[in-house]
Amino acid sequence: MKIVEMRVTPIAISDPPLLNAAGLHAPYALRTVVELVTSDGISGIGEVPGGVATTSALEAARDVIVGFDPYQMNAIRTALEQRFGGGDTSRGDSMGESRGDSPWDRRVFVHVASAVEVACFDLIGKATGRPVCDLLGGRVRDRVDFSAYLFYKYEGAGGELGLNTDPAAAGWAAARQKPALDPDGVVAQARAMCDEFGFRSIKLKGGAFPPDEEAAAMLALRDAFGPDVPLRLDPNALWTVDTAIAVGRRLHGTLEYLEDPVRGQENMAAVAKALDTPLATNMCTTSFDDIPGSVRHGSEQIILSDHHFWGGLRASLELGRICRVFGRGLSMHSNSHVGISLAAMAHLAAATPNLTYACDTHYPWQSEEVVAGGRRRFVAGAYEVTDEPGLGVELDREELARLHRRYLECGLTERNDEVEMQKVNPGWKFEPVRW
Ligand code: GKR
Ligand code: MG
Repeated sequence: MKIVEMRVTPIAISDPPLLNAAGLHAPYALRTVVELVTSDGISGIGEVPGGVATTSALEAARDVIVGFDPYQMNAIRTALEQRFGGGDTSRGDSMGESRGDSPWDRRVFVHVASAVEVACFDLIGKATGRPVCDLLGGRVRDRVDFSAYLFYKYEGAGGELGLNTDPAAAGWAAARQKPALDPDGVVAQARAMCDEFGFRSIKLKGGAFPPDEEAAAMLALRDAFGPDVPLRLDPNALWTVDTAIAVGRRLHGTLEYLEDPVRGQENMAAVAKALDTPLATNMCTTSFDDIPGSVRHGSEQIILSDHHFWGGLRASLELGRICRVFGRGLSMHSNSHVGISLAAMAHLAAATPNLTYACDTHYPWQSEEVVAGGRRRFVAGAYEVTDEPGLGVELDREELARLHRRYLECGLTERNDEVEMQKVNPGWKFEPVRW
């Protein structure tokens, strides 16, 4: 089997005006879809965070990838490292991108490696008739639990003008359009999302409002949902150590974990020592190079894996083993995405024994799809991993083409939540530590 073609398709999907520490989501989120085609006419797909840097790097990887046997993933990885001058590191990567202060990861190499590897797994699965989770060692669970992922938000469902509202919408569709700017709005959003998708744990994206307001929202969620629904809060490292300790104490007994309250491993360690609530991260321990520091400092109790950021599915399994060795829990991070990433996350989770927390997903916030059959379904809060070959999803080529045209027309070339926030709030500035 030989890869004879590599297609790289950047797309723009509608995304609501969600608030976070870095500002505001744009009306469209950017993703890039990679398709590898073999000499036998089989194709495999992968999806990664988009934008011009990642898309150009994937284009530049084409002549490295074409000609390879997709089973030779080690050789493919080495060839990519040689082409781009080295692999991922904690603060930057071979393509000069820095992990930076953003809540999302901007390293390009890990995204390229991930997109190609996922597409290779999908190809092999389709060629052999086996699901990707079998290629990762076999499933330890059939159903992968996901968590409700709440956001403070302005009015609107994303897309053109950011005010794509449908007055006839009901249930989650209506809630998805409503503003949520206070504890009542957050609880209403949680109810609608959990009713629609069956989620049984809840995460709130914080960092948008002063910590006391966000703590009040968590207490309101606890009152509304009771002690059996695990809760998480993630202010994306915007708090000082003192604030994090004070808020953590106020929320004592309320949270399953507190995610990235402060910036950097040493600050996280100081907060971890002061609180009983476990800390989780997708910001201070984000690559294998960060593991020694994590162990030295004791910066968190739980690491959020993400195959897009850790360089692929095999790397994420390795992370799982490292977490087990060093006594870290393992959860899973998400960014705005469509069904290819969702399927890859679910296959990875199905094959990772110690991934015992419900995974994050932004999926309810999106409304468009590039996979045939349309939007994927959650049953009682879980994604059911079937025995269908590969990732179990195929491209809807018409939708892919439509969303690609959108990418070309919308004018967005990279995610910049600060610029989006300035459009509605002139003069607003991102501050790495705000409260
Ligand atoms: O989508 O606004 C967002 C999130 O803030 C995202 O960018 C983060 O990467 O979900 C993420 C997180 O857990 O930090
Ligand atoms: Mg996070």
